[in-house]
Amino acid sequence: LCFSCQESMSESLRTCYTYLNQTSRSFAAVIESLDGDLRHAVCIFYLVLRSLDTVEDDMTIPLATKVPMLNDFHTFLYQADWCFTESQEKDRQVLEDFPTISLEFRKLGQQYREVISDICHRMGMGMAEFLEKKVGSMKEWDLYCHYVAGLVGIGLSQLFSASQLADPEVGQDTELANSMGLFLQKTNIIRDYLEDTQQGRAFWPQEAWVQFSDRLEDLAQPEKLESALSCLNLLVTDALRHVPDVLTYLARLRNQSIFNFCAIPQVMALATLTVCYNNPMVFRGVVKIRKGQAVTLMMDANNMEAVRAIITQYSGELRQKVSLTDPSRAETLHILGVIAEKS
Ligand code: PS7
Ligand code: MN
Ligand code: MN
Ligand code: MN
Ligand code: MN
Ligand code: MN
Repeated sequence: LCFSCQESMSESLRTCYTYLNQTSRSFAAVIESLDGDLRHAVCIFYLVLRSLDTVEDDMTIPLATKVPMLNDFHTFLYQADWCFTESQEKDRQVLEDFPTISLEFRKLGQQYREVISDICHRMGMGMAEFLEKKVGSMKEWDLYCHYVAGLVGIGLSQLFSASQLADPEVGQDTELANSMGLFLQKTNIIRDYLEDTQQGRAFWPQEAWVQFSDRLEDLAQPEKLESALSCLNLLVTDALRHVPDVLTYLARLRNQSIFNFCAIPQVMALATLTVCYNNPMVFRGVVKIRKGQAVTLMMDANNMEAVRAIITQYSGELRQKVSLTDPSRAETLHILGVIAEKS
């Protein structure tokens, strides 16, 4: 943030921006660039959800404690002294100093507070629902991703419209907003296979992996590589189904700062899916896009024409990688064709 913006901010709001920079590798820059009062609202929305996700992710909290915490989390926004000091997670500071975040939340306009509180409520209930069951069918995969990311897209879109920087239509079309979140979350779940399974978490849907393996963890075994890649490619293909909605959503945005905020994570996700596709490294370590590639995408993805060009480029790269023997080959080529036609 620029010097004069920082000068006029309270100590607690400055602390919130410090937490934003500490906890998000990718979102801090685009959030800080948002226009007007939308910037603080999205910063606080991010920190509230980062706090909620830190509870969800913490495998050291017993279920008997965690389930009520997730369900009640939205009420903590109005309890000035609520905090949680027992987390072992990397981002535990947002829970330890939650009073600073909730203080700034309560200073937001009512139209922003209502959206944030409602999304926090629905997400917490959804997270609690899935603590007690596995992601089974592909439909359940969409439901889990709706709770943890589709709702973020829906809430953000409502904040954009509430700020008057986006048309009312953006906040009303929950299907398109949901797709924006699902595309990011599915990419995150696909990429984080190894990290998640090593920590005892399973977000790959059983309906997908059961076609190739008796157990999800077994896909990491070197002798299972062919099955593992087939499962990976099936999930990448499923994620690609959301790209047409992403294009429709982005085309509706008129404000430059909102466009960048929305478009950059989406093109990063497509680049990530492109490196993950048919890549054995997904089962051996962390797959990341090259730093220079990320920087180029962040600079370029600032108008619809450039976004279409980026999507055309990556979907062409993906098409080159589709193997002749892959079980999802026909479906992958089909969705790539649909994307090529739309972009
Ligand atoms: C409010 C900007 C722009 C219409 C904390 C942004 C975790 C992929 O699980 O740390 O640690 O591996 O990489 C962000 C739609 C959500 C979806 C979701 C809130 C886009 C809590 C992001 C971010 C909608 C649940 C990445 C979904 O976290 O994951 C704000 C439009 C938080 C967005 C989680 C994941 C985000 C994610 P993990 P990450
Ligand atoms: Mn989580
Ligand atoms: Mn997480
Ligand atoms: Mn994490
Ligand atoms: Mn993840
Ligand atoms: Mn992560």
